[in-house]
Amino acid sequence: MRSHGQPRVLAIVLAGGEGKRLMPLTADRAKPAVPFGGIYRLIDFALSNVINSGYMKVVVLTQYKSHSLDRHVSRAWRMSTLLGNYVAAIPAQQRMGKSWYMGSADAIYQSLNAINDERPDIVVVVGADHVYQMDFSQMVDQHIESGAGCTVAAIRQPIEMADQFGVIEVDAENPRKIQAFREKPTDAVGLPDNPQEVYASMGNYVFTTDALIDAVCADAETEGSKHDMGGDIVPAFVAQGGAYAYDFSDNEVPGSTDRDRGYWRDVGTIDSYYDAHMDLTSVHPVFNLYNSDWAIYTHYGQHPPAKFVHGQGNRVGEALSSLVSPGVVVSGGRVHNSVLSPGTVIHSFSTVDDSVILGEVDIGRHCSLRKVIIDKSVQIPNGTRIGYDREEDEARGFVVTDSGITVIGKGQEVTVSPD
Ligand code: ADQ
Repeated sequence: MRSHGQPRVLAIVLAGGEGKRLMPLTADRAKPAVPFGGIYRLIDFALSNVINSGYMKVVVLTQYKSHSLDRHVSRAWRMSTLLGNYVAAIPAQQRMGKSWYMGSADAIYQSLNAINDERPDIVVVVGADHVYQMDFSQMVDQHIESGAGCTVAAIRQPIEMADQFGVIEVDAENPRKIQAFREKPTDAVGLPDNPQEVYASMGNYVFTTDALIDAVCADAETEGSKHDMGGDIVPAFVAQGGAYAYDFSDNEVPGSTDRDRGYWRDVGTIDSYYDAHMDLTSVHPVFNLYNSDWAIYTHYGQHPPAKFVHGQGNRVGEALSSLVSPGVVVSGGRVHNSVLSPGTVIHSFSTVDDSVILGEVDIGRHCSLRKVIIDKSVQIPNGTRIGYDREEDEARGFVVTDSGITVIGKGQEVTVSPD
């Protein structure tokens, strides 16, 4: 199993998700390419975890609207090839037939050549749309010790969210052995020690290579399969008694503290995406971007340092409880509890509260923005108010969530008042 004491590991990042529930942020980019935390893209979290775990051979399977994702991966994740390291984006190539990937398992099936080229002992398969820090090598160690064919990373989640996750039931005698796995059940039963929680799959898996190849090949032949990792492959391992759970609470990332350990957010909806940003703005953030022992890597172009200047009428430009990226200018405006990406300019007499601005956004004078997410390349005219009146915002064509978050799409035209 181990060559020179360490297993040979290939990491596969599943990055073909459409992210319909993140619309309009996914209108023209794949979900893993959605900007997050000022300077990152969602995929940077999965890739940083993989690289920090010591796995330097990585393929990223892309499909849906993958242009900006491919560009980001090739710019931010260019690895030294000296030791044979790589992060390679593989677009859907219709290698095995005329169809695009039918599901995440089909994406792996159609990319088997990447596994065959590398001949690893272990394949680590991870999703690309979560915000967290995790050392996969600890999960790989448990996988090898247990002798499982497949190990699924698991975390406790509120039972109300069971229908968004693969729900795991473990063996009473052996709490690491998966007895049942149901993808997004609507009738989940809570855990014996806490009926309000379920044990959810994090969408990260470790496989023994041969077992994975056999499973995706068998799945490709299975009529009625949706060719989905959670829906089909994991249940097939469970049926053979070869699937184990790895408890995320056992994971210890170097440099983490009691406060940030165990943080994991599925940012699949606008509300959860927004909440995860607000988590970053708190004085003691529960997600620690500042842990240099487990850095999150990215690339966001060349930008000058952020600048705060007096604006019109000698107004002070200021930001508090906020993440302000390089390339931001706050000129006489006030920013509170917000995350600003490069290229955001905020002019005098304007306020930005509890908001997420994804960059290249010019906010004119006398604007009041509250609880808004503004995608790239948007011009906010002087005197605009957003986030204070749902009807007014909807009349201007903005998406407003049930919880009252207003979203302005990339390049969307904004008028001062509804037409
Ligand atoms: P979902 O996230 O709903 O649930 P899915 O939409 O398949 O499952 O996405 C999983 C990952 O695969 C994402 O990173 C996505 O980008 C990627 N992906 C989806 N389709 C793909 C394709 N055709 N090609 C390449 N990549 C693709 C999953 C699991 C659940 C688990 C949750 C945790 O199925 O069991 O609980 O993740 O959030």
